[in-house]
Amino acid sequence: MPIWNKEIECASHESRRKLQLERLQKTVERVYARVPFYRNKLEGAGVTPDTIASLKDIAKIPFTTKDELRQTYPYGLLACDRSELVEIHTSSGTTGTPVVGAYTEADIDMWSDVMARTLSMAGCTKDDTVQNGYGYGLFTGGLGVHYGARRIGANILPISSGNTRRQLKVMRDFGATLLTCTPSYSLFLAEAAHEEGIDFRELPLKAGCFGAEPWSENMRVEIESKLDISAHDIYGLTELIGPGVAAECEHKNGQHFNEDCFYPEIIDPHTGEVLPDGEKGELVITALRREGTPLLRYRTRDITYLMRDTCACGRTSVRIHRLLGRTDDMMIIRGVNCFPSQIENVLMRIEGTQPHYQIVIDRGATHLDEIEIQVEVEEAVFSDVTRAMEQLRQRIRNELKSELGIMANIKLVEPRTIARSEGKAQRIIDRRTI
Ligand code: DLL
Repeated sequence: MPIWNKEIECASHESRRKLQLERLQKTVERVYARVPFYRNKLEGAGVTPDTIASLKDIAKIPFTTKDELRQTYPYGLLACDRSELVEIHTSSGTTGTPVVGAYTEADIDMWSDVMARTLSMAGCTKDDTVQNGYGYGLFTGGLGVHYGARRIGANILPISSGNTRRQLKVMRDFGATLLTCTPSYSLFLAEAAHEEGIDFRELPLKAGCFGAEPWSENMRVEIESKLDISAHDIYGLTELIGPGVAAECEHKNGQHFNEDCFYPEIIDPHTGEVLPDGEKGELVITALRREGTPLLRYRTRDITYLMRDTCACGRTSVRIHRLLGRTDDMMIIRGVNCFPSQIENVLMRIEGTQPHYQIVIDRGATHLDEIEIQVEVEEAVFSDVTRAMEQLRQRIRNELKSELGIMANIKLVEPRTIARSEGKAQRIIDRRTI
């Protein structure tokens, strides 16, 4: 597989650390001088740009939280002149005030480079045709992939999200070789293709870059077999840049973190203590090369751990494990903690289930948490005798109980009854009122 930026991606640890320190110092200087919010925050913690003499000193910088991003909406974290901006992206704002990423020309240049690295990890070269099914617009997915593919010189089909029939027609007519969209949408495409009698084995599609929402290892197995491709996990968030923070190479053993641009730490979400490599916790990221909206020690709420062993691909960067959940999507069901991704893993390995499910949490008449998992089952199972359905229901219930310790009501539903999403799938419906 091609390595896009060998000098950076395969750099020695020593030279990378040197680069990180220089860039960290520059970023702290920048926000101290230009962003009153950060100057106050740093001064409050007794930090000035001179404090940062080694990478270890990053621990002296206070965390930045999502709430602070919301309080400073829309331009409060800008570290450049408004006239230097060339683009703005925001999150959808469905859970509150949107968060903002503002980009200068240099930011877009860096984004194009990290996205070229990302797509190259899935085998993309200038000879490929990229069907970009991420939404174009204020969402970062569409344009992020677009810039990376442009940098590589690949041929782009900027179809954006949705319009499933047209996606399939375009894919077939123009011979797409690489697909980018959310993992849940790729399965929706597979389902629609099946209905139209399209066989993926007869198409030139060979790989896909999927992210923007949680998905499990078992879901990868489904995607790879249904679309007959190699499926790669890609990670990023609007606040830092969008996609391009980390991505999987052909070995698919954690995502290579673009450490020269983003500095990762893992903390205990309760105490804020920095955890050693290999320990699970909340990912905290410091932007090292941003000009528009550089964030210091941003608490992502995403849970993962760092993997520093060497990867056979030759890249030397630290990797993050596939995301394990978010600190804010952990469900506490009658006192038992569990993440939707753990439920997905159990569901997907049981034969007869489909990768379409929804988790409904409610409080019954007894005021105790009740969890219902609605999961689609294969056509054949659904039309089968009731006994087989009952057995499947029991099996799911037992495995969830023994593996996760939760007692769930299982509702098996017919194929195509759970709403499909063109972007991020909504897996949890929490009807509890406190
Ligand atoms: O989802 C950026 C993106 C676009 C990433 C396209 C990958 C591909 P936001 O809308 O700001 O940005 O959402 C960021 O989505 O904090 C994670 O919780 C989640 N997320 C992103 N990638 C993954 C992934 C884009 N590979 C939030 N696995 C992040 C699990 C992911 N969750």
